[in-house]
Amino acid sequence: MLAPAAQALLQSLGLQTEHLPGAGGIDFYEPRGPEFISENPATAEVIGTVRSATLSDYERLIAESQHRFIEWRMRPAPARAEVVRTLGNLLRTHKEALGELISIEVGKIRSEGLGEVQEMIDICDFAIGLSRQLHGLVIASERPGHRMMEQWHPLGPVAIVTAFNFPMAVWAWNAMIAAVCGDTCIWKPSPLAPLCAIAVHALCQQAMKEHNAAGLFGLCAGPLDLSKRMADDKRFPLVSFTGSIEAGRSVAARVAERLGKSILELGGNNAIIVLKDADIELAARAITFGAVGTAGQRCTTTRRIFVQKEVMQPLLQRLVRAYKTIAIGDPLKTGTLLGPLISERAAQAFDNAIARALALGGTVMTGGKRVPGQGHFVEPTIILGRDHNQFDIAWQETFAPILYVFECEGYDDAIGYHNAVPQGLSSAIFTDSIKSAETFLSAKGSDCGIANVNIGTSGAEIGGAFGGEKDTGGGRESGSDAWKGYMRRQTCTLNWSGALPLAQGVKFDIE
Ligand code: UN1
Repeated sequence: MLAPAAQALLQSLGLQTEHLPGAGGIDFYEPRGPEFISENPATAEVIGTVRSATLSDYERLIAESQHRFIEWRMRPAPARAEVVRTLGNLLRTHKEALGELISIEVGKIRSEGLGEVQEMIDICDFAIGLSRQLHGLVIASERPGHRMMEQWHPLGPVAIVTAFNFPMAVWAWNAMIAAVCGDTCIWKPSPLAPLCAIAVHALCQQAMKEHNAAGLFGLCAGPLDLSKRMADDKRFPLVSFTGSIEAGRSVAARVAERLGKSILELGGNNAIIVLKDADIELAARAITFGAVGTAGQRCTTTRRIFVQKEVMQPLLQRLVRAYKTIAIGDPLKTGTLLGPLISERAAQAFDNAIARALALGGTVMTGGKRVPGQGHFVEPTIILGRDHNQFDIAWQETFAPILYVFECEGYDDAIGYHNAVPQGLSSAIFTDSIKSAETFLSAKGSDCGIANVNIGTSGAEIGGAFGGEKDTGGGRESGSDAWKGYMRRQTCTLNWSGALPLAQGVKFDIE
């Protein structure tokens, strides 16, 4: 079953939707497990019924993935990148349709849906260039007539588990890099966003076909608790997991138990420090985008701000003014800035967080309520908190547009509060003082994987390594040298001397 809007979008990608998805299966997606539904969070209407993968579907996919790996690992990396190039071009062609599908399945506003597709296109471009730069080092050997060097080899099939909030791009960060590195991939998408995954996978099918690479990208959807199975499965040398801290902890332990590798991208609880010498208008814009964008459902969402007392009133007033003008509603309508939360459960978590904040003595400055009517809409909310060290609701991540505001004396107490939470993904400071900015970026400053000056916490570019410290999991994805996580390092020493000198001056002469 498919709602007309979803059907039209999937058809525009060349899918035979009369068989979609699950009923009789389609050529690439034929799981036989129980059906589950995908809902539009803006209307709470069912937009599609999808079949979940069974264990035998899972086994078939791994067999295909292993089989393809035998060939794929030996294909030169720039030749591997041709599949990525084709996929990137398909993403360009279908950007509008894919962006709209993100909007109707997870509720992102149009611009953010399109931005997510652009993020995939960008990572394709990055991966294509990277395919010619999987460099190893040449290292000076202490032995005469020897050369020492490092090289990087593919790992094997990689399990990629993604969340609803970036239902396409986070897969692409992983899969595009893994593919040029010579790995094959199996994707377990969020059960809340199966149509996004099916749509992207349809394009993967076209790209794989064009380059004789069937089995390079596999899709294994469903509510079935596959992440645990993947974590335990030795056939995946690497599991890349995006999700909650709680689930990530279990995945990490399971993968570690079998001495596999994991890349974890777990919860964030990102904060911005605003000092009195900051450009307040700039800060207000960045905070509003960071806290309200994607309805507060990014792992990089701004959840806490620490404001130096001298600028507390003007900043708060500016924020409240901005919040009151935010258009809430249909994510695809021009002008909407705030779409729905993903589910009723998420809306309940919003209610619970507000109740807890009030119980702790917080003051709702604006928002705080659900929006009546269909869909899971809530108001963008600012809560003035008291004593961060007691305000426990601000230490945890609630995936909703709630911003906790705390007053601080200056940089020193602000950075203490800032680093006090268990998560360590993204962070920012607004200041025109080079000393404060540099202190924030120094080893005694932000303890997060991402630290920004005069930029908000969300909306990172793909060129940098993305990920965070502490309970965020320590993984790095996307740009920079994150590719090394998808490969195995080999240190090689070649002896062309004709003699056999031993390292460390050891003598071992035999008769
Ligand atoms: C996420 O929320 O899981 O930096 C990823 C950002 C985006 C990625 C967010 N580029 O906000």
